[in-house]
Amino acid sequence: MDIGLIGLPRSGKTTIFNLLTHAHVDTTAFGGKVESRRGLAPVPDPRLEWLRNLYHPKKVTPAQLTVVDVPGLARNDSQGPNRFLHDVRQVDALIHVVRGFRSELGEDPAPLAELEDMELELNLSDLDLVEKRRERIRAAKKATKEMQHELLLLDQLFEVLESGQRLDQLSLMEEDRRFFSGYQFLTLKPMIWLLNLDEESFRSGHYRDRERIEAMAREKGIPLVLMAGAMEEEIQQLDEADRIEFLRDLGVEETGTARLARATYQHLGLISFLTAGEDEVRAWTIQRGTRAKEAAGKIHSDIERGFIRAEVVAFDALVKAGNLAKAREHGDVRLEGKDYVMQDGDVVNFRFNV
Ligand SMILES: Nc1nc2c(ncn2[C@@H]2O[C@H](COP(=O)(O)OP(=O)(O)O)[C@@H](O)[C@H]2O)c(=O)[nH]1
Ligand SMILES: [Mg+2]
Repeated sequence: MDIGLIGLPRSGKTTIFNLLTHAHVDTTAFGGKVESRRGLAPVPDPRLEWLRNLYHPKKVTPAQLTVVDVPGLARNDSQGPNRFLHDVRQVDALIHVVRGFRSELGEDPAPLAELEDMELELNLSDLDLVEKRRERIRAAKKATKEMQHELLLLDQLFEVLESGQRLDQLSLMEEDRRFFSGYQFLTLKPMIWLLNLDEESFRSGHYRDRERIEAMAREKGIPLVLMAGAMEEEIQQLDEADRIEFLRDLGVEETGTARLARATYQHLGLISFLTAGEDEVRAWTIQRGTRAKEAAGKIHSDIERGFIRAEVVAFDALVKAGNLAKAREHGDVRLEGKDYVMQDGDVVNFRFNV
């Protein structure tokens, strides 16, 4: 699953990309890159630290999200929108990075306008798709039952879009959803708004048009994450002790990067199960609702194919017991079959034969 960072040029996308993926891409040059850039962002998970202390493994591997730094949508660029929309279509979810600091050219932040512009751009692109498809069906010599059904659905989509709503706000039947999956509608992609604020606004929590932005986010069901990109860069360079001190002074427990990674994970309906041993402690990403056998396939296709049972203990029960042997004594370690629905924080040992 690819998550695209999108927004106007100079809004801080590459800065956020660097923070999330621990990369060092230059952000001083104007003009930027024309192509998208990909990287892996670890998802912070304190449970891994607890397991590290229990098992002292050779390595600890967090869950990771694939992040894509999409070149900015330039205003007044005739080629811009098409190339931009093409790039956006390639990713599965979007983080819209909005400038909430005074630009190098001295422009005041205009976060509300940036949000509205982007929403409009995505909305118009979807409207265009719907309209083209409607025309094609109407022009067909003979419309099949299926096409007639699609036309009715398209009319519904058109109405939603025309009223300025996102398509993900329309509750479609499961089979109709599948019907449209080939379209790659942009307003069906999960969206997160990231306000990249200057340090002062971040500390005070006050920024321009805050009430209206919060209302719009609520209305559209979009998570709103606040962060101070430039300050985060400094925080990331501190050692552990100084970082904790700095965060405490700010009155927050986690870095903005950590909050963003976690908000994204949750908004996409992702959960982690954990495996733990002397070799490796690791978090694995699955979609909420995934069953045990399929989850085993995340680790290796052989484990899925030869699946016998999953030995499962909830992380919290493991912590309470202190270790696996004690958890077993308490009866907290369960044997689950292939159809068991995995839960976030399950510590699992798959039994299989090949
Ligand atoms: N003051 C301030 N400047 C920032 C912040 N985030 C990024 N910048 C600066 O804004 C400029 C553009 O950042 P960049 O990440 O390259 O933006 P992009 O074009 O969206 O990729 C750079 O000079 C950054 O140092 C921030 O939170 N506060
Ligand atoms: Mg950039």
